Amino acid sequence: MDLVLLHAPSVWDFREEVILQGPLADVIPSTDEFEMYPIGLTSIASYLEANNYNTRLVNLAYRMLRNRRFDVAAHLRKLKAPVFGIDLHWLPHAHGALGIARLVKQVHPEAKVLLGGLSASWYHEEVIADPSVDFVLRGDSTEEPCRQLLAALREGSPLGSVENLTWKTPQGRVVSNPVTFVPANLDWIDVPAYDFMTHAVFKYRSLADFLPYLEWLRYPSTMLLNSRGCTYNCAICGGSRTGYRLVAGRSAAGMRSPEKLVADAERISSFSKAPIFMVHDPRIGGIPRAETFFDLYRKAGVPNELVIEIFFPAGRDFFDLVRRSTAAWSLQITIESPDPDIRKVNGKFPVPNTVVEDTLAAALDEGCGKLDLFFMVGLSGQTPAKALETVDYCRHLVERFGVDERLQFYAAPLGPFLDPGSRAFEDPTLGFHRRFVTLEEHRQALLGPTWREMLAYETDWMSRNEIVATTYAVGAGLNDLKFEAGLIDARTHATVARHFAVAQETFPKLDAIARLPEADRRPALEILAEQVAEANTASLVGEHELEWKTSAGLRVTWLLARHTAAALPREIAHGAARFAGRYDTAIAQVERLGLIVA
Ligand code: B12
Ligand code: SF4
Repeated sequence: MDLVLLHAPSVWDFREEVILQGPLADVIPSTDEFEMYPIGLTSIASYLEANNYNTRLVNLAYRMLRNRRFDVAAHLRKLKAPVFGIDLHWLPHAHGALGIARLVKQVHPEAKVLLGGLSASWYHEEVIADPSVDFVLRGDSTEEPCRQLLAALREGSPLGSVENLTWKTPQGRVVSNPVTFVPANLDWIDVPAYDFMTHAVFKYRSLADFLPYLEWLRYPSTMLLNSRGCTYNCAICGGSRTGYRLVAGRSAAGMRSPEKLVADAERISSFSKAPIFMVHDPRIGGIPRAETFFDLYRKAGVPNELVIEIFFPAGRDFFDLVRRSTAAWSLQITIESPDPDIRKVNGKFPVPNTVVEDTLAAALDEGCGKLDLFFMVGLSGQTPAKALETVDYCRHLVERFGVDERLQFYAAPLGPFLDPGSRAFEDPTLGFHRRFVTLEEHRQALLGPTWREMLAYETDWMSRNEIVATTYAVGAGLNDLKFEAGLIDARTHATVARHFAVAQETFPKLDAIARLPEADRRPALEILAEQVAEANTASLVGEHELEWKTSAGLRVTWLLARHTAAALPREIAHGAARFAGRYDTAIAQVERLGLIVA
């Protein structure tokens, strides 16, 4: 093994903590431990394997959630490699990523620890100051810098020439090599590298290490990565133009070509019948590029449903193109607020509501299977009353479009943190008051005790208490509206309402515990553990509300197994080639065969 890539939970070790994380993960497939790893871990691994570096991926967060007694240190002990990489891509991993880095150093003091991802890039100087971290690779494209680093370590050559690397000299001086590796397109890598994943499950004899999130086998969504970087500049987004310039040294989004995207979709359809989500508006590289993509997609006849998102209004001509090119399609639109002035400040959909509604109407008319509309609480210019208007606006949409189960609404808080490098983080004139600036402040905040303490900001228009209370009020209002309109069933409505009520009751109890002497807090918290767990799921949005219709997970597992089995002859050939001089490798091949038989 040359490199082991680890994905940590948000908090290390969350199994010993009682934290009310609330609805922070209600609108994403992960739980609030954010067990989904950055898709780029697969492209790093695939690129390195193609360059003859054995690279393994281990989703520790998934393993810990799946089995509460999973022994992380024991698992790490079994993994031997000169370098362990850990993603600190999303800032909510600040606690977990550094916790796992420290554990790796304890278990393997001789190994080097490498961190990477958007947050590690932003905080590289603070990250490298941690004694357990040896390297940080900055930027949004680290596949080639990773190869350069492994080559330099293997050959003992100077680290000064490894692009994007922050490192320490033997004397402990920190050196930040410039971020010079910022490729203009995404065609030179496999991303997402599904071929690598299906092959690696086989090669490393573990499915559990690779699974992206807890419910993946039941609900196996997959994605196409349109670009790294975005052509938009939304205030709240660390993945905006400003964000990528400041965090990753990128001046323009790097696009993946339509040809590659369609090839990715075809590859996905070979092992999965589930919907494919395309990250970023297909039109961000221009309309001709989008037309080429859909034309090729149609010719390829990909049977999977395609889920797209759009960043600016669209009409029937565009949706007609999508309809003609796909077997089925769905749409996500994040307008954040029903108030056009607030949208204008944020930077997306700065158009009147009539234009938004024309877009919705056009999509529904052109056969959109599911249309999810997202709103946010905590925006610049948003008072509690303005946020609550979201419920009235959605009622208006129900009246305008009738009870159409395809059109659904969701709200989520901006949180727990402001994205570093976003305009909200950088520009005080937008009215965000940062409570935390350093990585350490964010790391500490993740311990709660509630998501109100985690919130990294207040605004000119809302205090933290108001952001929390308003988020729940908007969520409760939408939950009732959807139920009354027949858009969700009684069970979903009751679950969300119950979790919301439990959250309301639990906040004051946790506040009271926080006032207890330190020694009395833990037993008191443990009594509340069950309540907190309830409040941490589906307190705004029902667990399955956001799922696109898909065939059963078992079918997908079977397809995955079949795809893996198809790799068998190649594996046997590899095994035979190695057999000549390597008895131990031959034994491993026999074990792999055993896996397939099983
Ligand atoms: C797609 C996406 C998602 C997908 C996840 C897809 C996935 N598995 O990667 C979904 C929708 C699930 C998602 C969820 C979340 N997201 Co998001 N997401 C994005 C989005 C739109 C694109 C990301 C992207 O282009 N990635 C491609 C590149 C940049 O990353 P990558 O290929 O995976 O990894 C490369 C580098 O980052 C680096 N790298 C990453 N990890 C490591 C590790 C090592 C060791 C090394 C060396 C390098 C390295 O090298 C990789 C290969 O070159 C961005 C916005 C944007 N325009 O960027 C937001 C963004 C990344 N998300 C963000 C956030 C906050 C979240 C959530 C925490 C939101 C929430 N509260 O629910 C969750 C966390 C989910 C989880 N972990 O479970 C913020 C991050 C800001 C920050 N610094 O923390 C962003 C910037 C904007 C935003 N607010 O949405 N997200
Ligand atoms: S929120 Fe805005 S800037 Fe961020 S990825 Fe979406 S469109 Fe781009």
